[in-house]
Amino acid sequence: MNAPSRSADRTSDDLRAYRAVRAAMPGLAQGLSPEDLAAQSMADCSPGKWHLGHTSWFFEAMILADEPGYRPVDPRFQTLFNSYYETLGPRVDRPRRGLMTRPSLDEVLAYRREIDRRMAAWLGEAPNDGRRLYLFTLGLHHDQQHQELFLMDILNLMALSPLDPAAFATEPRACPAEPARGGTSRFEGGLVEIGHAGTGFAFDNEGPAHRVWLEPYALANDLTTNADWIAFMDDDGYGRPELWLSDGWATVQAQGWQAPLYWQCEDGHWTTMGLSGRMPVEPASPVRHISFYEADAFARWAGKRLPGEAEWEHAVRCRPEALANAFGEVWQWTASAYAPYPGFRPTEGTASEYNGKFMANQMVLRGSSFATPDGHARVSYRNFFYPHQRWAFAGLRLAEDAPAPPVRSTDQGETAGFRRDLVAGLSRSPKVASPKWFYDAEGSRLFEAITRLPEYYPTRQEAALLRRVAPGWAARFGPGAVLVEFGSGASEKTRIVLDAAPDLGVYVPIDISADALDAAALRIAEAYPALTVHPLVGDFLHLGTLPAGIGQGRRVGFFPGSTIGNLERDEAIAFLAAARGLLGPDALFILGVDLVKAPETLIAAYDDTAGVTAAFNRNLLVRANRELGAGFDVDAFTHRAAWNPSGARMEMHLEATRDMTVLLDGRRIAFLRGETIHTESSRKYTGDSVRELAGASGWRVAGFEASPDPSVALVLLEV
Ligand code: SAH
Ligand code: AVI
Repeated sequence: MNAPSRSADRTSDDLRAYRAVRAAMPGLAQGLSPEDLAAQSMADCSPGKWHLGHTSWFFEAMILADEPGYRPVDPRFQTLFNSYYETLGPRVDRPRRGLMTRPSLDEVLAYRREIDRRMAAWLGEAPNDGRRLYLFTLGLHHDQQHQELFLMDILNLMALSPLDPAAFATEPRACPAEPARGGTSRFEGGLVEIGHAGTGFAFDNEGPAHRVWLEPYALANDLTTNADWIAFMDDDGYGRPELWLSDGWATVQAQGWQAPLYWQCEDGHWTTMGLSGRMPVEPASPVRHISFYEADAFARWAGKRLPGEAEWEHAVRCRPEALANAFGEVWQWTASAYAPYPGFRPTEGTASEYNGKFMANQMVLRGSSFATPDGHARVSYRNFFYPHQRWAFAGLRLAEDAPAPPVRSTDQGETAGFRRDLVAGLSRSPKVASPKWFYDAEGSRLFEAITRLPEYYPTRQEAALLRRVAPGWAARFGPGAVLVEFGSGASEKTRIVLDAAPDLGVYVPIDISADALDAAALRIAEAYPALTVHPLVGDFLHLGTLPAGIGQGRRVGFFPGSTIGNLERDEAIAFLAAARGLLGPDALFILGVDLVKAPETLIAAYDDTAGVTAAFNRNLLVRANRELGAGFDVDAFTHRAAWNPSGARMEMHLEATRDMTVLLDGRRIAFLRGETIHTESSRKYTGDSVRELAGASGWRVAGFEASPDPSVALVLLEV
């Protein structure tokens, strides 16, 4: 009995998809001559005419021929257009495909149209059976693969012509490359899952999904550029055997490689051949047309390595925003040999020859290129070529090992406090963590990187404002004053105050981050030799007293950076009151606050495009893993930044991307997918709310100065 027929809707969707995919290759062929489409430039390539025929044959041989009583359009085409399917009989060897002057291009296009007519009829009648439908979708993806091969092969042919012909007026591509971002993204790795799971289409080689172990690693956010490549060539990269794998070096010598495929040097200027003809090599563009051997040698020269395919996939799965041009520019060589995943089963039937039998001696490339049809590639997609092949639209993205930064022997008390606090916060619902634990050495470094981001305005705005107000306010300090700074970090803004108050006697920076504090105190002591610098490591929420004999001058509190915004309201009031006690009866206090403003500006500042704030947020979990032996799969948490209008605060969260259980201090902490840890609030103030806060903690507002937009304010408090 036949399986039930598919719905009319499904059939018309399939027909629409079929027509769209099948229209693409004739569209690419349209402006090319029959001669362009008949020639074959090398054994690895095929003539355009052959691609047009073969992709039609695929539907005929895999699908139509299976129907009872089917009569082929032309039995001779079964041999001409069979690529490599042993079970489907004899075929023309690939290197001889260019000798097929018959059938003519018109006959091939007529064959193509007839297959399309038969496929439309088949779709109208096709039973609803999974295997046939898989083969149908496979046929579409196969056609798309050949659309890219068509472009690779045409380019190779054009590049052999001394006329440097342009195959197209402009490079056929769906969208422009993304701009470069700079920097690298670090991934914790651990036990992660890669491979295709779920219901969408994938080739058999992408599954099954399985676990792999990844040591911590980093990937370049950008693809390697032509300028990078020229630096490699200028450093005699093609002439130094120590940079090359043995097989690679043998190939360099045998082939006389001195530059990527298609590059030519004329009067010291490099040009390259593209689909729109010969052009100057654009330094900022990603390098193309390099082999695995070259990519590997370049990485060694750069002191880095190629990523493993699991590293690439894990990175793109867990932080799709981190890498520029992961898709749509050039395929990226990986260090992974093309081999079956554990549990790999080839598709049943004739299509079993599609991928599996090529799993030897080839390397995997990930991503996709500008020539890959839209919707064709996926995060689990495994492209593959032999290591010497260069005619693909292939480039590279560097990787490196990224072990956790060296651990400073942490104070036992602090570790215990961190453990207690985190266990308590994660046992609550909703889960919370105190932002003060962000600031280990790496967290302090990441915060400094945040202050340099274009989106993070508070540091720049506050520093400029401080330069304006500091001279006037410092005039009130009097001689030999003692400047006590809370959460001093890198002590950069301090310099503005010190410059405005040259007769200041003592500087007492207080910070919970010993690494940041020690380094900053040293720098300040060096830069201001007349100043006594007295750093104190500690929590400013638990203020004791100032060291005895610290100096007789007026005490001036300094709390910039809108760090007060990270405190809960009652904490902020208690802190300001305690600071008043610490500083004494005629104290002054310079407080920095961020002001309420448009949520878009705020959200951009806490969710920067380079992902630095995301790394800062996630570093809390990295720190917990290292210092507390916690078992967070760091990459399974996503950075979230949201404006909370009722609390007038930005919130940072870490959101679990799957259900999981995390071991912390011998406890099992359960996370549901979508559940978050609220890691930080950054309160935004108004003139009124600052005055109210100051009043509630026993201070009077003696000065209030706001910056231009995006606005922050500095407040001078007196007792
Ligand atoms: N004042 C600097 C740094 C702000 S970042 C600036 O304006 O750029 C916040 C600083 O406060 C970090 O150096 C962090 O280590 C420190 N910090 C955060 N919570 C703290 C706490 N409870 N006690 C002491 N220092 C703290
Ligand atoms: C230190 N503190 C005031 C910063 C803030 O803006 O709340 C920390 C920060 N969080 C994300 N980006 C910067």
